[in-house]
Amino acid sequence: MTRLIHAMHTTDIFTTPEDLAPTPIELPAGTHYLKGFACQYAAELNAAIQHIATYSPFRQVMTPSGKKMSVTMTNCGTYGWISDRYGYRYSTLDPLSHQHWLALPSCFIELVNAALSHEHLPNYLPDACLINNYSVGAKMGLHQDKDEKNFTYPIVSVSLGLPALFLLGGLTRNITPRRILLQHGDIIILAASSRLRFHGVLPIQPGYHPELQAQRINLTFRKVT
Ligand SMILES: O=C(O)CCC(=O)C(=O)O
Repeated sequence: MTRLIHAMHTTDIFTTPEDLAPTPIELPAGTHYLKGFACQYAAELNAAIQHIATYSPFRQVMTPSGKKMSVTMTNCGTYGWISDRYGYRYSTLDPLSHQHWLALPSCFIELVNAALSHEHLPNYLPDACLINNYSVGAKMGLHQDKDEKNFTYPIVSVSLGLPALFLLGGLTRNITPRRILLQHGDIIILAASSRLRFHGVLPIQPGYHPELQAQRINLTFRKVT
């Protein structure tokens, strides 16, 4: 089934007034877009994120090539995604504290289950949640999520705070990505034939969100093992 959602027609990397008048585009099979689905959970999610960040603070990590990523990140769950000069990988321990990451809060699990059920996708219990914090100007380059063992489990990605232009590419890096506007409460699920699509985020534009102020938070839920 193809589904129409609102996407962007920008040709440069910045949000223009044109972006605020999105036109519908088709989503590829396996990509699910749930507009505003997480809004009703936002206050609870935000409180849980604050708690996690007190225990395992947001930090800027290095890519294996030695570049600092512009987002700051932390994790919860059995596994946390980490990056340093030794590579990208999952670890059961926070490299800053050498302690286990905090368990996934129940509101995170509830939201993932609700989103998967809504889309008639098989339920699963995530064992990792990467929490990305984007300040204005932060971005994420095109990449695949492929450090997990089994790609049959979808990636569930939740956006909070400032809007972002999400890049959804193909299964190879050379396919021109679609641009999808992600706003507070929106969820994207990459499942089945979309699970390994390249994706990324264009630089966050200045703005103010009443609940998260000048930042965007993204939660990505994964099953690592
Ligand atoms: O911030 C986003 O919307 C995407 C995050 C992402 O691609 C990732 O964490 O792998």
